[in-house]
Amino acid sequence: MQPKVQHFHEIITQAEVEISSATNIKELKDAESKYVGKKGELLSQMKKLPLLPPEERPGFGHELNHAKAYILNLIHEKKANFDKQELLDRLTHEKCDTTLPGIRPDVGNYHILEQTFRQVKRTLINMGFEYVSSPELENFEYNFSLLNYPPNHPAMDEQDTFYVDDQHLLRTQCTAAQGRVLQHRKPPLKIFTLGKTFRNEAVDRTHSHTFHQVDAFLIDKDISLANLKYTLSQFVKSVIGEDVKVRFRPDFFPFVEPGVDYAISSPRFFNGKWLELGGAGLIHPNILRNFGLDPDEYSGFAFGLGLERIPMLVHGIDDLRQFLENDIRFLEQFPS
Ligand code: FA5
Repeated sequence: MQPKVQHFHEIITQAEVEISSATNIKELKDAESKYVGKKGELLSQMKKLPLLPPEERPGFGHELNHAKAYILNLIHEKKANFDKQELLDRLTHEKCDTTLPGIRPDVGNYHILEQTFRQVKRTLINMGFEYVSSPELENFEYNFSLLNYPPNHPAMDEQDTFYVDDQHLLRTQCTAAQGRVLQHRKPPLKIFTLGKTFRNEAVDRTHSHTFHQVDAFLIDKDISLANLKYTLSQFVKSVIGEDVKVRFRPDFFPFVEPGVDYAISSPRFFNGKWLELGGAGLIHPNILRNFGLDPDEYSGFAFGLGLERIPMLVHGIDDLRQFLENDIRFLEQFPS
């Protein structure tokens, strides 16, 4: 509603007409500076102030402020109308083309070693083995002495590693978990663990200072090499393929007697050449005795393998260092 003004009635009426007939922002801005700008019509009326009788001057100022506020309000309302209109226009004119191809978001992926971990874990659990976790920073006893390594035995040199102090080291083999379990559990036992292992070794295509192992053991009555061979064959067939053949050859590890290494072959890999996967054997009687078990009553087998060997074989990866480099171009080739 128009304010009650005597002096500015004409200016207000003109401003009303111009503001309401403005068809765009520019016309509105022009009207704004014309009427309420610094040099606009309203403020230039201030010049009249000294000419007025003193008693009329406060009323004049008051009216001028009212008139200014009224015109500014008209301008703001009109501007809000323009904004609303502009938005409506945009909404009606901008079209969304639903046939355009979308932008596919990058989807995360399990690392190829994690995929292998999961597959191995699933397989061993399905075969009745129980998973235990075991520390990477290990006591010398669990990694060596309790596994029947005599003091200063050269077999320890084969597994040189990173020592934290005289008694603590980064484990060289997951077999270290065996003593931890046997310390407080009695047979029948069917256990496995897997994880990082470390060795102070020159790094090349097939050796790293940090790699991964799976290690399993079973202790019960009347366990023989036949049980080991059957279990390992089933495990390998299930993880790598039914067509895989397993070969066992004598080998030495202080914690098994007899000890073997085992290799696999399939026409799918390296033209059927034999490829060593890991070591195995019947648990040494000294170990059973170390943990209060009578070797005449109980026997068991154990096997271990380098986890990297599995994807290297299956996917034809010829350099183990790639597993740790985490080059996205390498990892993307193995979607989970
Ligand atoms: C062992 O570590 C025994 N603990 C395995 C075992 C378990 C034997 C139970 C008997 C009974 P070995 O040192 O051979 O054995 O290592 C086993 C596997 O780990 C090797 O066959 C290989 O696949 C992998 N491996 C060993 N050293 C490295 C390395 N530096 N880099 C990558 N893989 C390795």
